Amino acid sequence: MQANKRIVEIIGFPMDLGADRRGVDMGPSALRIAGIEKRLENLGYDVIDHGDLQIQHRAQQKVIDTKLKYLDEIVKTGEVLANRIQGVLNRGNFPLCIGGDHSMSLASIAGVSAYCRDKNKRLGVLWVDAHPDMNTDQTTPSGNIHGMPMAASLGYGHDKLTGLLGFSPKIKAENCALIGIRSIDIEERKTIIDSGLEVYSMSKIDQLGVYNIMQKIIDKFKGNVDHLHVSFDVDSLDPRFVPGVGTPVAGGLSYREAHMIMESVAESGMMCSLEVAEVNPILDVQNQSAETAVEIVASGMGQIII
Ligand code: B3U
Ligand code: MN
Ligand code: MN
Repeated sequence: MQANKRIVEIIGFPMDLGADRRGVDMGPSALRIAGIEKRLENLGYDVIDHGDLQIQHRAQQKVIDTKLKYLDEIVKTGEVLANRIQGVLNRGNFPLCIGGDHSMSLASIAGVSAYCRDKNKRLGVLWVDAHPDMNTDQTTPSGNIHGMPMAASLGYGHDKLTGLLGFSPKIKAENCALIGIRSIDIEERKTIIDSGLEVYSMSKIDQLGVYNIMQKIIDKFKGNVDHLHVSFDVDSLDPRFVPGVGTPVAGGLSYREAHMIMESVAESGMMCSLEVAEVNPILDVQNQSAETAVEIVASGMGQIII
């Protein structure tokens, strides 16, 4: 399915309860200020921006379980987002979710997966991130749910996270690929090994090159997947290019490597939903990280396809 000449529906998810560092709740605004809508219109899309979903502020919340901070609000608002995404897909449109911390993915993948179940489509996920987000409440070093969405989508972790929308797992490990990874917690590693996930670390990128890895990933998806969801955590990029992210980790993707990933996605014509997470305007310099994120979205949506 070409990501071209379609209606893109933007949903803002100003969630920062999944992380310790404040500021990512302003990510959706920063991406809008960086011109995400215009950029997509210039590529020939019709764009509907639904604004932001309502999330209760941190000051109105209490941490009940230190291993699953702000669980209830994340699940409650996640269900709303998941249903919204299903609606967008049922209308035949392209959902673009803008965050917000990466706990958003619990919901976006749940919504996409529910749609795929209804329509008998096989779901694949490309996860671009410095972190695999494969922690559970048993392994988390922080209690932050933004470190858990990939695990929960695969069926690992607390029932309230894995059971969003009433079914689990949402995705199969063999239909997923992770790229850009360079920060893995000790206990999290065991869950990755157990799952059998394909993880392309920064070291693999150094060895093989992003282009070759992406060809391999896309080849795999082409035979096994009907709907490709891309989850782009902007901390996958090196903090030199993108300082305004929730959890900066040195040694990340270069500007061109990030684009090459998304250009390969665009060329495949397989992407049917996209999310951008972890833009943090408080740590940013003149909104440059949000601007870079918008450029990367444009690459994924066909900027260089002629
Ligand atoms: N793995 C750590 C840190 C982390 C995960 N995702 C982000 N940071 N953005 C954790 O807390 O689970
Ligand atoms: Mn992440
Ligand atoms: Mn990350």
